[in-house]
Amino acid sequence: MSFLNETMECMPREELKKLQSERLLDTVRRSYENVECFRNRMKELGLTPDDIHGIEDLPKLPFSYKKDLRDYYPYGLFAVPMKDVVRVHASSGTTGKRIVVGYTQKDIDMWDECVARMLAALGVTSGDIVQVAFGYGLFTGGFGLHGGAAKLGATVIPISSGNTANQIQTMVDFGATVLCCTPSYAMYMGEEVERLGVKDQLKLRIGVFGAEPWSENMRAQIEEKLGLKAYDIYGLSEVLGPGVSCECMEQAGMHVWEDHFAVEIIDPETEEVLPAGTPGELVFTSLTKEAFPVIRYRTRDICVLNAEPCKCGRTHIRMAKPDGRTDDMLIIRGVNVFPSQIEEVLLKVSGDRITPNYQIVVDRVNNVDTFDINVEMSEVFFSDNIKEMEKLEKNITEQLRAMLGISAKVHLVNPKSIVRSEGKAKRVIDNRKGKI
Ligand code: DLL
Repeated sequence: MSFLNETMECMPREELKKLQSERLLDTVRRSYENVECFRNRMKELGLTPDDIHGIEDLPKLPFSYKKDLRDYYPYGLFAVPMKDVVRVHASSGTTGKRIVVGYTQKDIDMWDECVARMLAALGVTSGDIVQVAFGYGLFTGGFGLHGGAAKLGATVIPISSGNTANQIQTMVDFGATVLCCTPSYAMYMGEEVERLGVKDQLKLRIGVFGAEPWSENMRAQIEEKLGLKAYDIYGLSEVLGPGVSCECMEQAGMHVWEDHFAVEIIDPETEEVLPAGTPGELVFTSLTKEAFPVIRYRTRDICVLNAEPCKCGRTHIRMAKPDGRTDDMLIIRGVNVFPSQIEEVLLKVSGDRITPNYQIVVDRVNNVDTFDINVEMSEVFFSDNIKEMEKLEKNITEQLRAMLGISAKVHLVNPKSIVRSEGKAKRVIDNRKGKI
């Protein structure tokens, strides 16, 4: 196992709790003094920073929400004057208006350290050549991975996402050993590498993928197509960007860097804190951020925590792959549907007959929801054999009905006909707006 900061990453839990307590008190005090929204919420609960004595008091604190970022757009939640903010990033909000987050230089240093720690945990070293194919710009992926890889002393290729043919040529010519991007884009690049027949010219050994849900089957396919070991990393703009949590080489969940982020799981309905091992909504509190501290931020990601010790020796708690979001849940004909459930069925049923590319199309006709799923056939399976195709369509339809409790129209579509993404894949097209 390789560590960037073994003292922190393997700190005994009692010490970690003490450190979290000190840092939480400081965060609460700074937020109370400088962030009107937080101060008002504390007052509504009859609380002042003096009522918070340590990390065990976390559940007393008020929650914060994505909506707050819209209501206080763009800088109203910052806890430092703008002269101390050295960078802003933004991500899409649920209703179109961007949400904006800010960083002081100290925040950027902490971010770099968290990402460098993460890369070291995956076996990346200063000898690696890291191709950062996450988008640069307001999205946190590009700059986040860039800062961490540079901090580790690796050589960074800051290519950003897109221009895939050039991307692959660069990977070959510059001898990239590490690739960082979304899993969808890694999959797309894998297909292109296959098409160009250049796999044996690649030097890739480690893939650092995240920013969207992906399955174990997708991981296996990416590993095969690109000839690397693929790791999952998690983060969100509001809390930091990439670098909040990541797998270690054990690949048994993602360690949350708890010296910087306190994590809870709550019941999204009752808001009650749930014990490790019980699925619920992930909630984060930043413990060291200056410009944009977040307190009990409701991520809407559904997840499970694992408090068991990890074989790698790190003491920081692990989170499972997020299993959908409370807000990307579709309600189709009154039934709750998660895209991840559909993906699960597709992977189970298909073998090598379909690719991981699919699209869910929901509409409303005569007050009834329509539910279509376009599933892309693999080149191996694609043929004139209509009977075989119909059989597969029927099989998928039946399995989906058993899993979801409603039926969907499944359409097998030609290889490579679903538009590829250079960022996050758009899996759901919901045309019902204004019709419900
Ligand atoms: O996606 C930050 C990031 C960049 C993470 C690069 C990893 C790598 P946002 O655009 O704000 O930030 O989106 C955050 O993406 O709440 C999750 O729903 C989802 N997400 C992020 N990582 C994963 C993952 C970045 N590994 C939202 N698995 C989060 C599943 C993920 N979902």
